Order: sequence, then C-alpha cells, then structure tokens
Amino acid sequence: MGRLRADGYYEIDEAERATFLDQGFVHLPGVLSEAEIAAIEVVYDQFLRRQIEVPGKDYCDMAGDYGRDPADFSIVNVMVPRRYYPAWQGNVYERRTQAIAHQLLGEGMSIDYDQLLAKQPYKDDAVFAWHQDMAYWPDTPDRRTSTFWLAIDDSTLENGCMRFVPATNKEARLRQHAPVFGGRGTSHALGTELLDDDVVVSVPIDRGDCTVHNERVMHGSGGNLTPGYRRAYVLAYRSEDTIRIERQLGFTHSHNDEGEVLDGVGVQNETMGSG
Ligand SMILES: O=C(O)CCC(=O)C(=O)O
Repeated sequence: MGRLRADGYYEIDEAERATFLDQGFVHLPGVLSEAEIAAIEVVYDQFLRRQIEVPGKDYCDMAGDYGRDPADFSIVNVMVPRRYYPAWQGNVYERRTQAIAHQLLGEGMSIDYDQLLAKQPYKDDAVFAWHQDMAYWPDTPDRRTSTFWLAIDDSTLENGCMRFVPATNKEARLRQHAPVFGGRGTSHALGTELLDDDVVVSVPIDRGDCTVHNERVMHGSGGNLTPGYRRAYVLAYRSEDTIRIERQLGFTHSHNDEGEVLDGVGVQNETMGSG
C-alpha cells in the first residue's frame, strides 16, 4: 500500500500502479499529513470566502449555469487557483503528486491545471454528472493522464464522494457527451448516461487521501446531504507534449479561455473546458 516516507516521498506499490492502469483509478491513502492539509486548507478557505480574487467564469458553480447567484452555488468551482495564488505553485501537494505521477506513468508528466471543487452543505443538487474528462479536452497523441483528487474533508457516500465505472478507460470509443445545463456560454458541465451493464464503485476516502484517475474513466458524484462541506483539490497531470499542444491552441483550462481557438479540435468543441 502507498505510504509517505519520512523524507516526504510517497511511494506507491505495484498493485496500486496496476489498479490505476487497469481500472482507470486508484485510492491512495494518507498522501498529505494532517499538518500539510491544515496549511492548504487556510488558503482553500480564502478562495471560498472570495478573499483571493478569481476573475470571471473561473469562479462558478459546476452544478448550475454561469448566471447563478454565488450565494446559491451548489458546487463552488475555482479554476486554475495556482494562477490566482502563485504562492501555491510548488506547494507540498504539487511536489508530492509530481513524484507519484512519475511512478504511475513515467517521465515527462507535468501539471496541466488545478481546480477546487467544494460542495456546499445540504445541496442535493451538488451532483457531478457522469463524464469522461477527455470529453472536455483536446485530443493529443500522448494520452497519459493522472488527475489527483485530494480530500480536504472526509469524503463520504452522504456528502458526495467520487464514483467510478471501473475499466471504462479501456473502452475503444469515448462515450457521447452533451452539455448538462446548456452550451458553452451558459455552463461548462458535460454529462453522459450510464449504460445498463455499467458497474458503479463509490470511493469514500479520508481527509488527506487522494483518488487518482485517468482521463477516459467514467466518473461522477452525488449531492451533499450533510451539514458540512465536501471540499476537494484537484491537480491534473498530462504529458509535457500534450500541454504544449494545448497551450498552442490557446487552451489553458481556464473557463475564461476564448472558445474560438478550439474550433476543429477534440470531440466537444463547443463546450470544452475542464472536467
Ligand atoms: O469533485 C467531483 O465530484 C468530481 C470531480 C471530477 O469530475 C474531476 O476532477 O474530474
């Protein structure tokens, strides 16, 4: 089982790597210590309280359209927080997951984007529709991806933990996705339906644990029925080649990107952004 060494290196084992490659996701316990999480949480909550400025659509609701009053947000989404709070660049979460991405996928993996996803208390509509992240992204030759999802709060069945359909990363074709709340100008969310024989695995994890998923695995999450937040901090690694191609296309995962530059790439051109 993956473990945090005294020198700060998190070592995964062969079974975890095999699970990630076969099933499209893996649960890694104790990636950050309580002290490390507590330090991150201070800044995280400054984002939630809007004490760190996030312009335009990079502060939005992933469970509603862009017109929603922030007071009514169900899933507070902060895109590319390391851009708006540069002191986070190179933080302990970034350093540790960089080393894990290397163990999972080899050399040349780099941070493509980061994201905060906080489900507000008692929001039964704080639902992340079933999707494959690849539906949001330009297609590139090097498809290595590891998206880390760090639990800032214990993530449970009741507050909307991650759910996966194992091995869907191995399907030959991406599933058909459609906008959940309208087109690109209205909202970012994409979704697809489960198929009859899909088997869903819910993955409750503790504060400080991560799940790591592949860009092709089907995943989503349910509403938050509890009095507390369900806060997550996402870091997505892709290959340096892929990131270079994306940036040449003007694609940074900011929701403030100009859509036009994306014409002709990917599978969901009119709605692409970050999953
Ligand atoms: O936070 C969630 O519930 C979903 C996150 C997600 O879909 C992702 O990070 O790709």
